[in-house]
Amino acid sequence: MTSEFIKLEFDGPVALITIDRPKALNALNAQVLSELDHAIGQVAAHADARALVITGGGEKAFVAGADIAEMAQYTTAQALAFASRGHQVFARLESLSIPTIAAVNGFALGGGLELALACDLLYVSEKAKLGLPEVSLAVIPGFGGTQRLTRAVGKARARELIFTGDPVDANKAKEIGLALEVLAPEALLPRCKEVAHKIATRGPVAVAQAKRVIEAGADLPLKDANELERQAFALLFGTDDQKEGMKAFLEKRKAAFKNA
Ligand code: DAK
Repeated sequence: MTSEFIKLEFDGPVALITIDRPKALNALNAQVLSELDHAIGQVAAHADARALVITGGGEKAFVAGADIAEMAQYTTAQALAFASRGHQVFARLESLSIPTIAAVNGFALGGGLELALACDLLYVSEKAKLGLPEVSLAVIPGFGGTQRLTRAVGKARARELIFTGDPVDANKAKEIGLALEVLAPEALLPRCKEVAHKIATRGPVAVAQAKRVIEAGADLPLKDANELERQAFALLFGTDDQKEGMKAFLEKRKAAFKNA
């Protein structure tokens, strides 16, 4: 499959997806979603990938939303199909075993913020503006925004952002716990890659288990969530990497993990 709007590159163990449709501020139409889905599949199939960074092409936007021009004439049935497609692609992204990092370099509105929220870590440039402005178009978020934003920042903040449709700037995004760090535009991607490369040095099975347990546990009662952790912790002692990690520590050398 040739991709017109999605670039996928690998720098050793770190994958970088760039959504590159700057003329429409990287808006997600059906083609972009399909190409993104394909790229996520390629990352999933890449045995040596240890972290994925996602960013937007051009100077202005991460992703300015689902494509309004494409959605404008949708019937209810078409809207349902489009929402299903978005949910499916973002769920696939979320189900990657490796950590994912959103490098939010500008506007992350509507489907763009929903994409960033489907990533594990979210860093923003000083220029970023993040919001769910769908009610201004007389619709609601359709790719998981009502749920993932609420889980990320709590009900009250999510209601404020979704009911007003007003975006927040980078500093506010950090203040409300949506973004981890605010960076100068030129420092954003290097910082995200640095985090990704650091993760890539850690025990890959352990990182994947940590991601799985955090994600699965978040929707469970604490007792059940803690049980997931207990089981995963024990299982890791059956891996070669656990033996290597602890042996390397005791021998005061760097561990050489095999993802096994
Ligand atoms: N869709 C399509 N084109 C877009 C776009 C978008 N979301 N955002 C920007 N563009 C296009 C503009 O139309 C313009 O195209 P040309 O006129 O040059 O051909 C080009 O990108 C540059 O944009 P501007 O000229 O407007 O640039 P400015 O710097 O003046 O303004 C802006 C930047 C980000 C403030 C502005 O473009 C803007 O407000 N954009 C729309 C942001 C927005 O409302 N995003 C949320 C989209 S709604 C659902 C499924 C999904 C969703 C909901 C329901 N179901 C199926 C139920 C999700 C909805 C959304 O994401």
